Amino acid sequence: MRLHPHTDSPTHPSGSLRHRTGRLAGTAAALAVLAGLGPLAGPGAHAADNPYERGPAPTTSSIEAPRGPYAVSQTSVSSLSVTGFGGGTIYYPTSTSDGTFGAVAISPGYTAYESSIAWLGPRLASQGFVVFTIDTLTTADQPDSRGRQLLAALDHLTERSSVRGRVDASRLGVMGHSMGGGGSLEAAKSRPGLQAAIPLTPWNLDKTWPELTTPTLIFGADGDSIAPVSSHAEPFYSSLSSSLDRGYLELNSATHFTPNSSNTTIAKYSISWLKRFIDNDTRYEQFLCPLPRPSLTIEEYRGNCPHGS
Ligand code: 9J3
Ligand code: ZN
Repeated sequence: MRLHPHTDSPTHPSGSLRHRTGRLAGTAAALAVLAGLGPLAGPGAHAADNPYERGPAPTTSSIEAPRGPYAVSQTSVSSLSVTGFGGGTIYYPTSTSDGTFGAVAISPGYTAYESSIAWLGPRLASQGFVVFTIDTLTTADQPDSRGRQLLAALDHLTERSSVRGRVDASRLGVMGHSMGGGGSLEAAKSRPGLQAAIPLTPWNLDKTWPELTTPTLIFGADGDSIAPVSSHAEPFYSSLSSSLDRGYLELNSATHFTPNSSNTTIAKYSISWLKRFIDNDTRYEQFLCPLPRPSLTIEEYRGNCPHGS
C-alpha cells in the first residue's frame, strides 16, 4: 500500500499515474518533466512523487521471484585496475530510461571469493539497483579491512567505474557475508551517510554497534556454529540504537553458509530493506511491518515498526 497523499489515495481512484489518465496524472507527469525526471516510461513508469522510486508496485510474488523486472547487464572489474579492494563484478539494470539507481557493494567472508555471494548480483540488480560484488585484497582480511574495502568499492563505483553515470552516489548501501557482514557494520560505522546495511550471518570480535546511524537488517542462522547468533548476530542487533530502523531475521534450519546460495527469504527481505531505505520506497513497508511472523524459513524476527518514525 502506497502512502502518498496525491496519487493512489482512495479519494482519487482514477488518479493513477500508471494509466496516465485524469488531471492528477497529467499534472504529475508535467511536474516530472519540469523536474528533469524525463518521460514516464519503462519499468519505472510509476515514479510518482518519490524521485527515487524504481519499478512497478511490488507483490510478494515479485520480491520472491528469481528475477525482478529489470534486465541485467554485468561488467568485470579487474583487481589490477583498482586500489583498496580486490576488484569484482558490477551488475546493473540494462535500461537507461529510468534515470540513476541506488547501489550496494557486497563483500564475501573469510577465505571466500566473490563467487560465494555472486547470486545476489543479478537477484538484486534486476529489482533496480547497481550491485558490486567484490573480492577482497586477500581472503584472510579481517572485518575492519573488509569495511574499508566495501567503501573503496563504492567510491570506485560512483567515481571511476564505467557505470558511474547510472549510479546515484547519494543512495548507497553495503552487504556482506560473515567477516564481510562484520565489514558491512564497520563500513556503516565509518560512513554514516550510507542508507542501508545488511550483514549476512555476520562475524566480528566487536560486539557493540551503538554508533550506527544506517538502517541495518541483520540475518542470523539458527544452526550457525561458525558465527553463532548468540555471540554475533544477536548482540550486534541488540547493540544497535533502539531509535534506529533495525531488524534481526534469524533463518530457520540454516547454517553459516546459507547466504552462499540463492535463498528466497534472504532475497525478499534484503530487497525490501534496500528499497525501503535506499530508494525511500514505502511501497515495500508492507513486507517489513507488521514484523514477519515465524515460519518454515524464519526462526525469529525482531525489529521496530513502523519505519522512519
Ligand atoms: O568470514 C567468516 O566466515 C568468518 C568466520 C570465521 O571463520 O572466523 C574464524 C576466524
Ligand atoms: Zn563497538
